[in-house]
Amino acid sequence: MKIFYSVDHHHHDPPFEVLDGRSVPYFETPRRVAIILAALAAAGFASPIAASPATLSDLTAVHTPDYLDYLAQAVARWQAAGLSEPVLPSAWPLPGLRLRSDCPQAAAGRYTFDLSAPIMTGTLTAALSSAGTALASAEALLQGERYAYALCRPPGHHAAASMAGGYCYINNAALAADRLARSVTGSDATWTLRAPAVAVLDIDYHHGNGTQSIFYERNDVLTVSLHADPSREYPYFLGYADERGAGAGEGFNLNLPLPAGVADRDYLSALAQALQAIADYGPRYLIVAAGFDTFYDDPLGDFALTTAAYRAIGAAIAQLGLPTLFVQEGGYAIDALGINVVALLQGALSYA
Ligand code: SP5
Ligand code: ZN
Repeated sequence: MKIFYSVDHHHHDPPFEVLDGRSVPYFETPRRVAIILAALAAAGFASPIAASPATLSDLTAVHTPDYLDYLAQAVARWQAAGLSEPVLPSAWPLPGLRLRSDCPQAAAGRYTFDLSAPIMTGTLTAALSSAGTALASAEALLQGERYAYALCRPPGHHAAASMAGGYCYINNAALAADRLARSVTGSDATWTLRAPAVAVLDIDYHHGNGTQSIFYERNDVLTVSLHADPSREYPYFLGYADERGAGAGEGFNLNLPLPAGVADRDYLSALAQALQAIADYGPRYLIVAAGFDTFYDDPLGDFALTTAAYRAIGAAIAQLGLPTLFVQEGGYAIDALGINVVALLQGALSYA
């Protein structure tokens, strides 16, 4: 298994976020990467490869030029207005208001949907490194690797084409999915539009709203997400079971919202349902948006998975027999994060 990591991730280290009306220390911290790297080394995995950063033009595959321009300019424009970092919105253009981005504070509300995606001086550098990690890992699959793991930080699955949120700025998994899908649809004359080229399976505790929305009208990428029911949990405004895709993408999105307290057995049975759906569609590649905030001890989640569950999840995923890219998303029970990542990857490798 080839492992790539975001060598520049530590440039992004926000001091706080606002959760449920309280300012708290930022959960998505650089320590997460250190813990995962240490656990991978202790478990004997090959040395992680420092991927080259993505360029802004790589990112236009899944993000809009105006959003990328915002990310690139946000800190400078904020400071030019006499404000100090982080860039964080204090007002949003909800329906009935006008969608403006002509002053720095309006732009922050226009392009950010919550108070968990502050932009700092080093955020763009880190996000480009994270995106480059996903792209390098996708290349490894194209070169014939059966498995790759992209240790991306910041994570990506809440980032939509024109929107940051939930610790996410650039949608790493979507970028990799788009790259792999184009390799199939662009070069293979037998691709018939009946089977999606790529499936994205999102096992983060939170719904992958960004990934869903990026591919919602596309039939070359099937998106499947297992997550806490948005009727009680973030991101609240997307992730319901009746969202099935639209236009050409109708039938190419599957959401499996789950109740509070889900433990290993029930989770694995929902996963089996998701994997059967993926097998029925017959994609050529699989991307797993791998979050570990489903762990029983996670401070943000209310699921009850144990470390053993991640091993079983890895093995179940491997049974699809597809070239598979694991992309790091959430996971905030930091002491257990490394062993949980190792369990997932070893679970995949254990399936002969
Ligand atoms: C990548 C990722 O996992 N992003 C998650 C962002 C979640 N942010 C908001 C969570 C809403 C918080 N409610 C937590 C209650 C904890 N007791
Ligand atoms: Zn999450």
